[in-house]
Amino acid sequence: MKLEGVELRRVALPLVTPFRTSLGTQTVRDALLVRVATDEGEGWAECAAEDDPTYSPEYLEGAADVIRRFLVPALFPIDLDPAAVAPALRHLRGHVMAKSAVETAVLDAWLRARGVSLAAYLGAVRRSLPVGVSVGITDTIDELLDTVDRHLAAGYARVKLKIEPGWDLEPVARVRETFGADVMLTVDANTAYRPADARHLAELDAYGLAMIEQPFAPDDLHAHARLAAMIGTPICLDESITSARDAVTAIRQGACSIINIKPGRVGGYLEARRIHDVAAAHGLPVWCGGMLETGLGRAANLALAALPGFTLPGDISATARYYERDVTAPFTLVNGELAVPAGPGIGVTPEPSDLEALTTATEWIPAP
Ligand code: NPQ
Ligand code: MG
Repeated sequence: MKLEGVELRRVALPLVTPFRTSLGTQTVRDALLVRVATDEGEGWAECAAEDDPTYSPEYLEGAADVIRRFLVPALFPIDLDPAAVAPALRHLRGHVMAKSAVETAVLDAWLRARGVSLAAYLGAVRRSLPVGVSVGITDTIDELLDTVDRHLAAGYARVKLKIEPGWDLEPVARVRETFGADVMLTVDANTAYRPADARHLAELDAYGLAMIEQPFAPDDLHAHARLAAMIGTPICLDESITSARDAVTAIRQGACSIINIKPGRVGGYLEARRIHDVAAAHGLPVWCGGMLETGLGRAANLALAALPGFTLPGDISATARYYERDVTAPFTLVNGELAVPAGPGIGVTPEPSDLEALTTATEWIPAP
């Protein structure tokens, strides 16, 4: 397969409610979509990077720049197939989210041309999945309880509360007390704590959480390992894991007993599957994280989350939890589950009218 050109498209999707985490507040998802044109047809993907480098060192304009100036030019000369993309980009350091977007668009085009779904290609074993919801920090605990109530009524199988210093024990205690012991409840700090907060975090043990996600800095595996030795609640890593090699290091150090896999954060769906495989080999459960994806990323994440080791519900909510209007047809919960797309490639394509309405800029990168 030969690459003929790449379109970079910026879209802006207003969120139905602001999403506040320890990193900041998001009201609009500015996303970068990638369309590859090849001699065998086209493929779509989205880049997980946000506007600002707060969750990860990557950011949207930087990702567009590295895709335009370095990644795409490295792919024009080669004979493309999904496994050829990462090796052709290996000499370029970092930029895993940008690389993931390009690899996924190639994967979509290649699978589409062969009539194979991403789910089947990756080794999916389920046709629909129970999913979770990530609940932002709210102004009041009453507002949090109302929000959690709505999501549980909608059928979500797991509720994740965003926490930060000053918004942790009390909201967690109130949610547990209000909704009972049977609700699968987790927390995510997005690196907001210091190692000296370990004793305070250990008090979360009282609330039967299924995990504490990423309390400390991404590069502080040691602090996570020390906390893991102090508390009963499992530690899950998100920001710390950017490759299968990182996953092995973290597991061997005892820094986590669960891994949140986000394809963008680890360089793509093929590396995501490798993390799934090494976690399974070590007996660790994994789940699929979320980056406020459009329907394109949501579709691909559902394919990944259908693999057998994804035994915990992911941050893959219905479209309506995030957006009134998306670039694809909406995903809806049916009996608390989302269907895994079964069509070729990622299984969805943008709806032309929605795509146009949400687009803020486009750019075409032609073959030389
Ligand atoms: C997490 N996501 O698990 C991330 C963090 C996150 C759904 O909880 C814009 C785009 C803002 C992506 C804020 C969820 C974001 C973002 C937070 C991702 O840590
Ligand atoms: Mg997280």
